[in-house]
This record gives sequence, structure tokens and C-alpha cells, in this order.
Amino acid sequence: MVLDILEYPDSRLRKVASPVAAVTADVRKLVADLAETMYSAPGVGLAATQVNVHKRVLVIDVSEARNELRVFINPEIVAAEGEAECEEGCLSVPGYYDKVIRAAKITVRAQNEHAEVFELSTDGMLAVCIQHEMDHLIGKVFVDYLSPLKRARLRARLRKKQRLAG
Ligand code: GNR
Ligand code: NI
Repeated sequence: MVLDILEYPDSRLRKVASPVAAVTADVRKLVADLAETMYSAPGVGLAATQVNVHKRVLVIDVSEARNELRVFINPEIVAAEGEAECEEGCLSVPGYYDKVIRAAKITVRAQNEHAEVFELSTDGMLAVCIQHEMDHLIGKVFVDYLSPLKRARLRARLRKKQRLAG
């Protein structure tokens, strides 16, 4: 089922997600819906927070063919090193793109949809995406990293968009 995606500055994007106690059928249904919503958007990742479900679950597919779904339940970053800048966008901030500096290499520990614990060390787009999605789970959006001036301009642009829509 394709779910609605919350848009900044919706206050529900600020909620902190709770850990998943057990990977039940409900959680697997959430994973399937997140994947369907991500592919339909289309986006390279989606966190449960963005569909107003406040559980520590996210999905990512950075493959060109869109056939390498990665599921992260209760993700934790266990190591991070270096810095890298990447132009980011977000399905919750449609039409806005800007550079963000994050860790260049990370090791993340999580569970998959079968409740199996795995550890992944990665860099590049996948590392960026994991950090971007994990921020959503703690109520953080990539525009929080922008300068106050840039954020003020973005807010003005969004108010104008809302006025035109309203
Ligand atoms: O689709 C998305 N593209 C993207 C591009 C650069 C850095 C991060 C991302 S994640 C984003 C989907 C999204 O909003 N996930 O939360
Ligand atoms: Ni996002």
C-alpha cells in the first residue's frame, strides 16, 4: 500500500521513533508499505517517521535497477569516520536540494525483516542515505543542517507555495 508522506514543516516529522521490540507481521507489513511508497515516489530511501509511523524502521535502495532493497530495523551507527559533502534532497521537502556534510564512512548495525542482526560498513551514497534516514528517526530533517539564512529563505518559499495552494 502506498502511504502519504509528511512534508516539512509538519511537526510530526519531529517525533522520535521507538525501538521495535519484535519483528512481527505488522512490522513486515510496514516494511512492505515503506518499500512500495519509496519506489512509487520515487526515492532512494524512506524512514517510517515520514509516513507518520514512529518506529525505528527504514528502507533504502540506491541501486540503478531499483532491485536491491535494504531493510534496517533498530539501526545504530557503531563506527563513523571522515567527512564527505553530498547534495541531498528529501521526499518530505519536495523540490529543495542542498549540500550537507556527513561522515564519509560508517558501520551500521541493524536487524532485517527476518529479525536477523547484521552489520554493514559502507561509504558513498549508501552511507549518506543511511545517515539521512536515521536522522528522520530522531525527528531531524536535512534542512536542519542549513545556515539560518538558507532556512529562512526555504521557509519563505514554502509559505508562498502554501499561499498559492490554499
Ligand atoms: O530520495 C532521496 N534522495 C536522496 C538524495 C540525496 C541524499 C539523500 C536522499 S534520501 C531521499 C529520500 C528521503 O527523503 N528519505 O528520507
Ligand atoms: Ni528524507
